[in-house]
Amino acid sequence: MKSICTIAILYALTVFFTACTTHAQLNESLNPNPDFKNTPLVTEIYTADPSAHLFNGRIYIYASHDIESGGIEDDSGNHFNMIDYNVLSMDTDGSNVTVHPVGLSVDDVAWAESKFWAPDAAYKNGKYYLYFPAKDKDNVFRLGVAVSENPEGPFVPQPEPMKGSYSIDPSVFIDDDGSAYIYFGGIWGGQLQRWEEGAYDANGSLKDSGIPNSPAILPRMAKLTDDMLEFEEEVKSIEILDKSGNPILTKDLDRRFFEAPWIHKYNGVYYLSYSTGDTHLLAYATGDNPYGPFTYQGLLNEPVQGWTNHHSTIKVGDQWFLFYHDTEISGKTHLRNVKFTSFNHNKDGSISPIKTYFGSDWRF
Ligand code: FUB
Repeated sequence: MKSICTIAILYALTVFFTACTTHAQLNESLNPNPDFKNTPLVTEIYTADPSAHLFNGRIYIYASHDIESGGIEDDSGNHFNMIDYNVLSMDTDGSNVTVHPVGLSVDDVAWAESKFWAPDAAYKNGKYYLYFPAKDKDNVFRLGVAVSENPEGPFVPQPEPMKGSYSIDPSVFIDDDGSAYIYFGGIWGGQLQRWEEGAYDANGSLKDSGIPNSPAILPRMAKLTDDMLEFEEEVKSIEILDKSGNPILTKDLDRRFFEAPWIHKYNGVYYLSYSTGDTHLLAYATGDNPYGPFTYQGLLNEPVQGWTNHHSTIKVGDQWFLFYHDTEISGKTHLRNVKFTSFNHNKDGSISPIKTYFGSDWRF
């Protein structure tokens, strides 16, 4: 009888603790200021371009670390002069938000000179990989990778950029079969338009192809090698088509790709979301495999306060979240702060446009 009681008590305790763990739900933090839906995740430093991941039962956010460098704002992003990365993390209920010490500094990377722009991270084979863009000594953006035993770093960079890499905004998607794919690219300051002939054209356009009726410049992707350090195949362009199967055109500023490609998978469908840059939107397109083609579906996020709109998506428990940034703390486009909000997929798989900024001075 005594042992039956003991088993019953242990069972009840297990059910209780499991219930507590399961119900530790991440809730977005609502802003008392009616202009903004959410509050900044951290206020100690400026952070932007958040890539969120669930590692070891904790949410890690790989973000740009914005600083005031005095760079004059221009169309090439001269005002974004970041030099290091601090990983952010929090428990899955949103508590214990931590700004970790610098995980990688531009001084640690032999080939990199400047501009630590939007990063991402991935976990495979017991190691954490930080993917980042930086300008090399010739002022050309390349992608680097750095490795750590811990999700927050410190990260040890590879001595050279990833072979065949260029432009900005790397993000890594690991499919259900364990295959890892890197997506990247950004026009204007991200230099993607200067690679259209296959090699970097230092005298190329500052913005796009300049041909309004031509297909827009496309994001790039490649499968990663099993060690996660290099491209396993030639870089490919990812087609983004309208619902009639026609390419989105350069002049279609509300729908064409600008920067920040990000992939998530929902119900077996691949969602490519991206920023439209100078129209300040996040858009999404869907496909049936990691290579595309992807069909444009609609808006993911309406304009935030500040020029840039850059994001990631993550499922925590049963709920999907959009991590994004705006400029609530500073009011300056180059000094941003990370936030997050929940969203859902509709029954037909579509996503209703998210709105997180209700003020009127968003486009500075
Ligand atoms: O943070 C610098 C750049 O601004 C990013 O790489 C772009 O995506 C934009 O958010």
